[in-house]
Amino acid sequence: MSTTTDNNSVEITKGINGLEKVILREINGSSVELYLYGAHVTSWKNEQGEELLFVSSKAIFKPPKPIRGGIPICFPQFSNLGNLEAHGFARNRIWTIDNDAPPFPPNVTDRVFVDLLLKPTEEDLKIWPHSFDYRLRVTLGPAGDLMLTSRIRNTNTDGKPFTFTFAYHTYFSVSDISEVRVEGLETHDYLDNTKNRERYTEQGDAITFESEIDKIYLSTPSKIAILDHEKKRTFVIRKDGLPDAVVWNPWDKKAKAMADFGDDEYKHMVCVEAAAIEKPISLKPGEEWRVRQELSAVPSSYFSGQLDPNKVLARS
Ligand code: TA6
Repeated sequence: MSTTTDNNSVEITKGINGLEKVILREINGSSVELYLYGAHVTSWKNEQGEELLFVSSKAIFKPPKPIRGGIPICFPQFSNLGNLEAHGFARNRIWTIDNDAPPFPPNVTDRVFVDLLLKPTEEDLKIWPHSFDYRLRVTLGPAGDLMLTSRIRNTNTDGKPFTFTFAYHTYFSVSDISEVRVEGLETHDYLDNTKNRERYTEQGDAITFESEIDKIYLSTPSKIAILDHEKKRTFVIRKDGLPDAVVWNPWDKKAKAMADFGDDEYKHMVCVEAAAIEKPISLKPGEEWRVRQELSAVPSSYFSGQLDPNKVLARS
């Protein structure tokens, strides 16, 4: 289902390599683009037309390779450790536009949105023997905020529950990673992916970046701030139903090792990913899991390296 009101619009068109994509436009000038391949958001622009997400200049828009950047959907598995494709298969599948999505509370009429649907194919059932309906709503708000709402329902007819892990693997565009701070994860425990997921506790100050970081923060706050000093811009993630948060920057060595990532591109991106990883989600047949992340970009109250989290994060 998608909606076009007088001032906003939803356009379905062809993108790179002829892949079908949807463009959401807000009257204030902001926009979002997403491919049906992976239900993959690849662009989120503010009123001034500035791109807020990072997509690698070497991204391969050709199934089955996931698009490097934007917001990959990691389902039904977060990580490349299990028996499925890395980060599951949802991002490597063609989704459909869902024209008869059930009512999606909150029903906000002033927002432009599109509903997408993924169901497993026979092939998928061979590698992950569970039936599900995954409905994703991508919404662009009047202030240019981007919201992704996921509804995953167990539609097994054999009475079997299933268990999964999940992440919105968001790549934010930043001016210079060495001048980025992430606020809101201080003092939280994390699993360090560069050290066999050993558990540590984060120090008491904001996260800054001087080398590769690949950490799964556990039981984190619903709001996380990412400050881009040069742009005086703060990204705010508001998440609901997603207890964990992954912070990743590959730094130089890993950047060089990725064919679909420019050697220097690590300087201009950071992944902060609302996730459910530590405690996998289990659904019985008929049960539905609903989660949401809302992204906004606000002017930073950035002063001598100290963000007043109460000031930025409290903003309603
Ligand atoms: O979210 C961080 C991470 O799990 C890293 O370990 C790295 O593998 C990254 O995801 C990218 O994964 P991908 O499968 O998209 O190359």
